[in-house]
Parts: sequence; C-alpha cells; structure tokens
Amino acid sequence: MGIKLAVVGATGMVGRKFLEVLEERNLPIDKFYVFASAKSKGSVLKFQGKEYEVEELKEDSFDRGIDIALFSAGASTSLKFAKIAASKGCVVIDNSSAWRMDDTVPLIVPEVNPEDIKWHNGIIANPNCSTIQAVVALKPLDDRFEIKRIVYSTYQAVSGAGMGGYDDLLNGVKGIPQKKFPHPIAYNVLPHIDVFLENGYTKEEMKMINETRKIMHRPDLKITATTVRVPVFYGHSESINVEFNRTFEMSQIFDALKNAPGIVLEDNPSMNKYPMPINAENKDEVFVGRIRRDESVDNGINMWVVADNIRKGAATNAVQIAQLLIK
Ligand code: A2P
Ligand code: 11C
Repeated sequence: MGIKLAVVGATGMVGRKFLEVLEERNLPIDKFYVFASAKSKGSVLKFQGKEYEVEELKEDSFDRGIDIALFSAGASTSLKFAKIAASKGCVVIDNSSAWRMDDTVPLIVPEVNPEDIKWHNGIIANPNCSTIQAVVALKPLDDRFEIKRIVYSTYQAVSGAGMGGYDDLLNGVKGIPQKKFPHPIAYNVLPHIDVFLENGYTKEEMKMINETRKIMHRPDLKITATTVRVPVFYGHSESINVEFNRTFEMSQIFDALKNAPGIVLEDNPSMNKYPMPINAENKDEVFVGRIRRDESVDNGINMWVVADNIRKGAATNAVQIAQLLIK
C-alpha cells in the first residue's frame, strides 16, 4: 500500500521541483494533495499524468490522514502549520529555516547523518541549500582527517530567493526595474543574502555555520562564512577552505571524495574541467573540483563545490528524507 503525501507551497520555486523529483523517484503515493496560499486556490498542477487542484492551506488541511508533508512555503507558514500537521500524525519535512536549530528537530542530509531520522517528533528539517552541498563534500573528509576549521565563501544563484529572485535577474537583463533584492542583481554581485544580524554577519552566513555544526555533530567546529549573491539563475558555487587535525596526502583527499555518496569529482585543470553552475543545473549530485593543498597552513586544502540549489539544495534532499522515512 502507498502513502498519502502533501506538498505545501506547491506553486513556488521549490514546491514545483518537489513534484518533479517525486515523480522521477517514483515514490509509492496513493493520495496526493497540493497546498498554497489563498492566491493560488483552484489553480491546477500536474503530477504523474493527473491534474490536482491547489487547495488553500488551512488549519484543518491535515484532517485526512496525510502521512508525509513536504513544506516549502516560508518560515512563518511552517511555524504556524508544521505543529498542527504533526499533531494529526503527519511527518513534516520542512524546507524553511523555522525548525532547523530546534533541539527536538533533526536536521538531515541523507549522505551525512541519516541516523538522525530515528529521533524525530513529527518534524524533520531540510537544511539551507548552501549548507547541504557543503556538508556532502565535507563529511567524507571529516571522517578521515578530522576537520579543524572551515572558511566558506559562496557564490549563490538568484533562485535561492524564490520566484522573486529569479524574476529580478530575468527583468534586470532586459532593463526592467528589479524588486526582490536591495540593489540590482543583473551585472552585479551582492555580498548580502538574507538579513544582517547584530554581529555583522548575514543570517545566511550564520545558517551555514550553525547548520554545519548540527548536521556533522561537531558543535564546537570553527567555521566562518561570507555569502554572496551572483547573477546566475540556478546552482550555488562555494569556495571551501578546510584545515584538518590530521596529516594527509593529496591522493587520500581525492580518494575520499571519489568514493563518497552523492559526489561527482570534476577536477582536471589541464582540460579546463571544474564544476560550474551551468553544468550542475537539474542534477542531483554535488560537484567538487579545484582541489589543492592550502600551502599557507599545515594541513589544509581548498576546494570548489557546486550543486543545483533547488534540487540537491532543496527538493531532492527533502524527497531523499521522505524515502528514508518510507524505508
Ligand atoms: P502562492 O503561490 O499561493 O503565494 P516562492 O518561494 O517561490 O516564492 O514560493 C513560496 C510558496 O509558498 C508558494 O507556493 C506560495 O503560495 C506559498 N505560500 C506563501 N504563503 C503561504 C501561506 N500563508 N500558506 C500557504 N502557502 C503559502
Ligand atoms: C538563498 N540559501 O540562496 C538561501 C535560500 O533558509 O532555506 C534558502 C533559505 C533557507 O537565498
């Protein structure tokens, strides 16, 4: 017998991708429901060859034995509705930042900490896109060489900010005024993702720091981050500088990454081969390249990590969590 599955925020950038990935992975779904705001009520979405009418999300939406709900409708919607859904016996896989740092909520990347699925209480958090791709690449290295410190510098696609971000770049290159970001993103670079906090970091930077610690079970890991929006539609790129406690040969680093789940090594500088967002689009893997020793420290490397932020960074990771649950 199959499950009853709902998508909340089904009309959004990530919500639509949920439908695509669920279809590709052929989850055993018997009943399917799509929810969004009142604005989208009655519009129609296609799934597995059938048409589904979008329903307005309400307090009684989960009163029908829904087993799993994938949420991507913003943090305030998740704060209000995830507990309601969980109280009705539904397991919520939430893509917003609402529950990620709650000690009672596991934060899961299936390649990194699948074991955390065991202790959920009805809500499981899907990490921030830029964190997901980073930890997929870092976990096999941490297992072997024990990470001492991480420096993240990111180059993030506009789709990370939802439909509004995507439209800003599309409009911007046509000379149409842009609305989502505080400055034009077309032909520009913004060292600013999400809001600024009192410590001078942005919320996106602190998400990368705190979520990495939680997922990798390394609460004291030294991490710093600078997150930057670039005029790319899909695919976040990250320069990651890592220091280890143990010594290593570069061949061991390559071996560790080559044999790790979810990673594709793309590292052949003599052939101009390295990961790029244009090639990662619509793929589920995390692409790693430009791997080289950091000669300024004892045991360090630099690497370049790219993934589709809407797929592995959001929809695919959430659907993988659903697959873990079903298993
Ligand atoms: P809607 O399209 O009806 O506004 P994105 O991140 O691409 O902007 O998408 C956000 C998603 O979250 C959309 O599907 C949007 O629905 C949905 N959403 C926003 N606010 C609510 C709400 N209060 N209740 C349910 N869904 C919401
Ligand atoms: C961005 N990483 O690229 C953000 C989007 O916490 O899920 C994801 C926000 C989140 O703008």
